[in-house]
Amino acid sequence: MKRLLAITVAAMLFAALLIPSFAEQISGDVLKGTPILDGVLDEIYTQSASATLDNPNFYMWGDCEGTDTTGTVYYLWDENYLYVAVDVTDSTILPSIDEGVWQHDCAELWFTDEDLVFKIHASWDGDFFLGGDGDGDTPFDFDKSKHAEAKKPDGTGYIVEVALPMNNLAAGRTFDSSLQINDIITEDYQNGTASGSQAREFTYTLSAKEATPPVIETEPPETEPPAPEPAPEPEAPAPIAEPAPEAAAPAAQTGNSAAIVILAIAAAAGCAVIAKKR
Ligand SMILES: [Ca+2]
Ligand SMILES: [Ca+2]
Repeated sequence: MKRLLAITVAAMLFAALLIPSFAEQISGDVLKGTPILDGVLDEIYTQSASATLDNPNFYMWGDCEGTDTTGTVYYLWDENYLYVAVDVTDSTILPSIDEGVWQHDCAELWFTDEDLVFKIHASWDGDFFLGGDGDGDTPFDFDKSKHAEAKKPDGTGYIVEVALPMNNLAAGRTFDSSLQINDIITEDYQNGTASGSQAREFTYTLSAKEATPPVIETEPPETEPPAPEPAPEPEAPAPIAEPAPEAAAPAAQTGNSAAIVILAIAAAAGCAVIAKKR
C-alpha cells in the first residue's frame, strides 16, 4: 500500500512538472474602447482583458542568471483595430542597438488569429517588428504610426502600445495570445533573459461591452475671492466746535439815532433856509 502511495505521489509530481507555469489571465473579454497611442496606459485598458507575466526566466543567455522583470498585457478593440498594451517593469532599461535583434528590452506578443500565427516584437525605444509564418520570422509591413513606446515617468519600466489592423473585428470574434518579455542587463545585449510564454495559451473574445471612459475631474472654476470690503475711512475728527460767536451786543438804536441825525440835519438846514430868507 505504501509503495502504491509513493508511486502515485511520484507520478503526480512528475505530471506537475509537465504543466508549464503560465501567466494568469485576469479576463478574456476584450472590451470595446479606443485608446490613445502614446506609450501611456489609458485607464480604459485596465477595465478590459489582461494577463500577467509568469514563467520567469524560461530562457537566459550570456551570464544572466535571471531577473525579476514583471509585466501585464491589456487588450481593447474598436471597428478598426485590436489594441494591445504591455506595461513592463524592468530595472535595467537599456537602448536597442541593432534593428530586428530580439535581445532587447522588449515585449513580445504571440498570436494565433484564425489560421494566421504571428508575433509582435516591441522594444521600449521603438524597435518594432511584426512577423508571421508560424515562427514570426517573416516580417510584415507595419505602419510605425500604429505603435508607440515610452519609459514610465517613474523610470521603473516602460509601456508599449500597438494598434493591429485585424480582419473582421466584431463582437464574438476570438483570437489566442500570450505575452513574453525580454530583459537585457548589459548594453552589448549579450546577457539577458526571457520570461513568459510563446504558447498563445489564452483565448480572448471581443465583447460588445464598451469600456467606460474615465470621468475627467475638472477643477472647479476659480471663484474670484470676494473683494475685501473697503477699509472704513477714518472718521474725520469731529470738527471742533468753534465757540459760538458771542452774541453781538444789541446794536444801539442806530436806526433811531440815524433818524434823529437826519432830523437834526434837516432841522438845521431848515433853520439855515429860514435865516437866509430873513
Ligand atoms: Ca495610450
Ligand atoms: Ca533590462
